Amino acid sequence: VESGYHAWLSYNKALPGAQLEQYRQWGGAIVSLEEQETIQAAAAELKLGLEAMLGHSVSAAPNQGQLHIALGTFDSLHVRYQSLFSEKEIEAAEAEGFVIRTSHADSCLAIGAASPAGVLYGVFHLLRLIGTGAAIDELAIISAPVNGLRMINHWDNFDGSIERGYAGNSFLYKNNRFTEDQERLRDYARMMASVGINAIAINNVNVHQEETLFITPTYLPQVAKLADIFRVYGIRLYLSINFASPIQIGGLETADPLELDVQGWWNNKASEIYAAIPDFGGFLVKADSENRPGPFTYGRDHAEGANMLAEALLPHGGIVIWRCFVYNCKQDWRDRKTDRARAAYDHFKPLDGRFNDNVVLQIKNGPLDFQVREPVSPLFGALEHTNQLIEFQITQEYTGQQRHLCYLVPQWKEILEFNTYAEGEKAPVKRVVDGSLWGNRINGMAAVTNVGEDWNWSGHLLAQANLYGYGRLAWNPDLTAEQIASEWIQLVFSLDAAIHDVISGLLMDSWSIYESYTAPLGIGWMVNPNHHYGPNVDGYEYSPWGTYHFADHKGIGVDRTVQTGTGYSAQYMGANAEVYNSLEHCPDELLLFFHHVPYTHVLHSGKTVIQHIYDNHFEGVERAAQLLSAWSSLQGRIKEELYSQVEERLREQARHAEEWRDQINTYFWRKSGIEDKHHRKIY
Ligand code: GCW
Repeated sequence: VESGYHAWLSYNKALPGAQLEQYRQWGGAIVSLEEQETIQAAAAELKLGLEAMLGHSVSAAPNQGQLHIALGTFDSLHVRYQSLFSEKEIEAAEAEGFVIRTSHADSCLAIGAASPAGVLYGVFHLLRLIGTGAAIDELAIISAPVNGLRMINHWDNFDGSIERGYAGNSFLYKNNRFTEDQERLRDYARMMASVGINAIAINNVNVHQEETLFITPTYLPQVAKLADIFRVYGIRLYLSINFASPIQIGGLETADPLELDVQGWWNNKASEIYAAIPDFGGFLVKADSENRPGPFTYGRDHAEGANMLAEALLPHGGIVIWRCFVYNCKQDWRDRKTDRARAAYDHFKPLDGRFNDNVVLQIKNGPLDFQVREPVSPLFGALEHTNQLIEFQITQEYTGQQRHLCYLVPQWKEILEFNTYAEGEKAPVKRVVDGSLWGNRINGMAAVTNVGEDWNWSGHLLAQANLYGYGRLAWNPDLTAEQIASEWIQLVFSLDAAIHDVISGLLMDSWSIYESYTAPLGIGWMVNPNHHYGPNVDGYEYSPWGTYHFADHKGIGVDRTVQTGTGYSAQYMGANAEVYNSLEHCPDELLLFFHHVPYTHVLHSGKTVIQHIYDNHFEGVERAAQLLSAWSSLQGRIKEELYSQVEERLREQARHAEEWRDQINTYFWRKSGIEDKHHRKIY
């Protein structure tokens, strides 16, 4: 298979000599005694990985006293190795986690877990340790996922297109058919399981006509086949549904959630689905958003809509994931009162406490829409009595569309660490999201994926790090962006420190570089409408989407203060509300998100706004060019196929960054009439 396909499961051979002896000793035999399919898959993966990395064959029956690896559920391992795991360890591993420990007395490196999925996660962890050159002679690891749901959302359409997809067409569907390529699906499931993903919604939240039929006998058998593949890897399948299904496919005249007929229809539908897929995860719902149907049509609110579906799924153990991306997408740009940033909070805060126990709200990380820079959504921390997930976007809709490099893990980290002040000083978003702050039963993360049928999955090879990083972060939000990058680099490229440092440098700088030439000081949306690629400063300025920067000859920015603006800043709690509302204290990177200021306004950095715009765009282009030159230093030191595909994209980025620089600088120079202090070329 072509280069890049095996991603972080490449199981490269070049392992450090120092550890190789240990790996060979422990990795000569695998003991796995359970028939269960997930455990069988785990054992097969371990054998595959060890044989590839160590270059020897692995037996299934160790000789007397031979060091070996044993894997299985705690109960089954206990039969053969009586006192391997302590009660404390078993408890700490929880339902989905694992324990890995070496016991020289038993000649055994054991991977134990309460559940088969936990065993699989443990195997992937051990393979990761070996793949990154760690010592394995004295292991005592307990790891349990911090987040309950670790979910991937596909925006794949049945015709094979992907909404906001930048890595080719769908590998799930083609021309209104399910794919036949079982092998690719299995490899995908392996990749996802290897980073702990346990939930996948397989179709776009914009559910079109044909996909509406996924929950009918026409397609349910094929959906069930997909669920069979995922199940082996500990992943539950979810479907995005059309709220108007009762009308569209049920022959009813209404989809009113309070109508008995409608409720009955959904109840039957749920039974039908669970007959085909006993462990079906549930429904993902985009309702009353961007022209999708929803409860508003019937004068009902979102709690009534979500709860109706939740009742139908409850007897089967399913959940409803209800998105909070609800706003007026037909705004008159002349209307200065309406502020799209306010919408999610205004819609959902009043409903706190009204959702059933098996409903979870899915909240985009920011108040607008996955911009390069946004504040954190003020809904985090505001919903004390509601299950909630954070929604990230791995696919780079507004962050360079996998033509530009943008490692997003640092952005996600910043968001997760942001203190909401919901409970004083210690209420970061990550603790809202993982359910620990208020004890939410359903909690975790969802993200829109960046994969397609491109052979390296993500188009830009380095964009794989975002997919990898999302999973790792969902498992453990305390990992650092650097650690995650390091793992990925070592698993994909090399354990060589010098190579590692070059690639790590690229990844770690990339978000800031992309921000510097596209989105100054918290202003977003200066992109071409519809496809969202490339600069267009006024592209969305007179549109109905509620996405404005309000630049004129004197200044720029959106006044979201309480005194003179939309009052959005008051949706935050504690110090956040004050800081954002204050022109003096608002952080530079979000200044124009919260304030409208003259171009001559002086930032904390000491620069004026206009000079900041010029400087950042000139520097951004230089830094983009440096990405390319840094990468070039790897030529001949990593696999040519890996090298060249990235080089090509970085070249395009460097060139395209110039287009961004020139359009944005020229625009603001013409608007403001203020010269660049350094007299660089502006057109
Ligand atoms: O980011 C916007 C995208 C839409 C998307 C929507 C959403 C699936 O431009 O393509 O629709 O958000 O999140 O629902």
